[in-house]
Amino acid sequence: ASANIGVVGLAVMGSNLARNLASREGNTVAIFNRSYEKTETLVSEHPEAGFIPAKTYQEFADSLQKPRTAIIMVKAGRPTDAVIDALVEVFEPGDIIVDGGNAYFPDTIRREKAVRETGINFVGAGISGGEEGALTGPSIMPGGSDESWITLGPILKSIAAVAEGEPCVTHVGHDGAGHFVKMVHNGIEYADMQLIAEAYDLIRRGTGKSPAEIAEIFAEWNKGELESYLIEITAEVLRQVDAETGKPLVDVILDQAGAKGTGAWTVQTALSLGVPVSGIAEATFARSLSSHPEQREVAGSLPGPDDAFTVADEAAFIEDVRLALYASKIVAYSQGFDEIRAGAAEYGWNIDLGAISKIWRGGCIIRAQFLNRIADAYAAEPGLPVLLTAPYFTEAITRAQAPWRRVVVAAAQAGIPAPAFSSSLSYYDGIRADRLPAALVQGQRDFFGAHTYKRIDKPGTFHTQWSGDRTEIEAEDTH
Ligand code: NBP
Repeated sequence: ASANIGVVGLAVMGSNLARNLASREGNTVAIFNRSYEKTETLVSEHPEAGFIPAKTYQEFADSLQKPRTAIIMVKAGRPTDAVIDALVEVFEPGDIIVDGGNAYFPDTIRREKAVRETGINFVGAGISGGEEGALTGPSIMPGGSDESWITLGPILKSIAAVAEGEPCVTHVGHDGAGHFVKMVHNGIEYADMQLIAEAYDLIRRGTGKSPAEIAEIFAEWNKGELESYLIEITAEVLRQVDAETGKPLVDVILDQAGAKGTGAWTVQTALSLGVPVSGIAEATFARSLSSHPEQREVAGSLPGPDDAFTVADEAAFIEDVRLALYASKIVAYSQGFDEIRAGAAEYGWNIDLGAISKIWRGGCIIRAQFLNRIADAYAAEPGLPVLLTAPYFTEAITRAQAPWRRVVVAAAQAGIPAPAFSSSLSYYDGIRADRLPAALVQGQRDFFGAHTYKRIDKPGTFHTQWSGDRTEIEAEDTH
């Protein structure tokens, strides 16, 4: 046994992660793939890595030092279960199996429980940053036991991205906590991307600027408070010219956005936790809406506003859009962290929200300057109930709110869809409202279903006898 770490699954993510591991001081990497050709190819293409190839799971286990540590990078779902079952056969109590794939966190909770019964540790670790991140340094979100973190921590720290001198990995919490946080990361990513897309659409339709000109605007924005990987790559995409047609690439790409499911998981989970992640939900639905050409075709004849969309002061409008984007982005992150907070409470995870914002500063798709401000906010007040009430964000929204409203109004009047901008603004106005029409909803619920209500002026639960003499009685709390 001479390897301190192993990788199972050598498609693009696994090979890159294995190469990343091998490139770090002190690591010797054992590798295994179901079909051996991939293993052979990786060994022959990367002799510098000093991989120890295994043909069978038994050979793989024999090549690992104890406690054995192996990272699985295979297709999420059944393939992951198949590999776990195989590893459990050849591993021993105290060994560590890490699932680095994009597992749905309830699967991770189930797997952790089952594997723990054998005495083997199971760690679900979210790994963000795609192929490039896996090779050069991803952001890693591991769950699992404290015991496994002792062995795993130094290994993961050795391969993670580094942001401001700190590795982008932390022990998120037990069992499924890591995959939960990775899921929410992806949900925030959906919102961030949709917001940027709405900003581009509004500027283009409001000013008539070309994609290349708008690329310059994004490149400029990337020097300020919006600095982030997504803004940076947006400029790159907008600048790209299609070789075949000579048109901007963005005009040649079919306008139907795909999704692999993590955005939907984020929203489904938020619904069951009762957390309003409306920006993330709208971003997810915007992709769904785009992907129904048969509906868009028939709906294309529906009327829009009569007046053409014109912007009087282009520079002022662009600045308004920038601020609307910033404010909406703050809302999306605030909602995402709210979901993590609620998930932690529901599943009993002790998650340090500030530490999460720090490990997203490098290696992952939503990496951004802005995450430092989130870290500051949680450092100042770890129990902060609503992120956007932290002083820094309150100041930013105070600055942005009038432009934000102007942009949402302009979009509505021009007939330009801005679902993430407008739902974020509605969330903002809802969460800060003194009174909400929820009181009326409670009245309606009591009317048709005797669901009862509480009063603002005395304790207890009440019901109005709507079908009788409409007097109020004290009732049992039935919600
Ligand atoms: P894939 O998701 O395409 O999976 C291919 C790998 O799974 C191959 O090694 C394949 O072995 C193995 N595999 C399958 Br399929 N069924 C198996 C089974 N029953 N037993 C053993 N191995 C099996 O690979 P990927 O794109 O590298 O992604 C790996 C994981 O990382 C996924 O969970 C993915 O969601 C996650 N992830 C991907 C990205 C990305 O940018 N691609 C980013 C972040 C996370 P074979 O060679 O024998 O067919």
